[in-house]
Amino acid sequence: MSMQLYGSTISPFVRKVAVFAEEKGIALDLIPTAPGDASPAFRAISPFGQIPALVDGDFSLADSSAIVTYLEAKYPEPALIPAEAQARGRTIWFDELADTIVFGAGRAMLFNRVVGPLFRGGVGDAAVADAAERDQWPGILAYLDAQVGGRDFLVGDTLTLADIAVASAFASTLHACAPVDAAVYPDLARYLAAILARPAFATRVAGERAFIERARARVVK
Ligand SMILES: N[C@@H](CCC(=O)N[C@@H](CS)C(=O)NCC(=O)O)C(=O)O
Repeated sequence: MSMQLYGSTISPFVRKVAVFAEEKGIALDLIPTAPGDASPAFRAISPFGQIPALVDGDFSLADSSAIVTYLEAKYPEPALIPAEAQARGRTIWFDELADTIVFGAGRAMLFNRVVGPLFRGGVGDAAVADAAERDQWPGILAYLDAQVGGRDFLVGDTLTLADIAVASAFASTLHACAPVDAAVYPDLARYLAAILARPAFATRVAGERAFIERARARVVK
């Protein structure tokens, strides 16, 4: 029986798990769940109401990084979290960076430009989003542009959790109209375009975009 993933892939954390599983050939059923869902059934698997949460038979787990660690241990091939010490350490660094620093700025843009205005009754402070894009975003983009350099992957020469986590954070900010300027950050722009073109990302992100555009059409009607 396949596992169930609770959440919405507009969330970078949920998308990270969904893409990670697909790249490993693991089937997950996505159970649409809003962030903060207060139902007792959801709180039983995600005690603080955050998405994602995973159910695998009688086992459940919340938090994207915990879930990908579980999936990697249960389905080791293809390896997406390297075994070698430095490579593993750097992979977890980029996963953490994506979840905290990158999506810390991204959250301000996504929530104030998309989630609040379209899905939470019109709340959202555009000035907060603009300040994050102006003050926090350039340093993040410059750092990642230098880390990518002329390479195709952040760690080693194959896809890892590092690429999935970073690209997933960017996929969410791209929904929030924060493009990566290829004239200023050429390596990062090239790298992200290639990672986001992988089918596991491309099909999901296209579906999310269509969902957001349908919500926008309803709100502006
Ligand atoms: N560290 C967590 C973060 C998950 C998270 O922040 N999810 C957000 C949605 S993007 C959420 O569910 N927020 C609702 C809440 O905190 O009530 C992970 O990696 O899964």
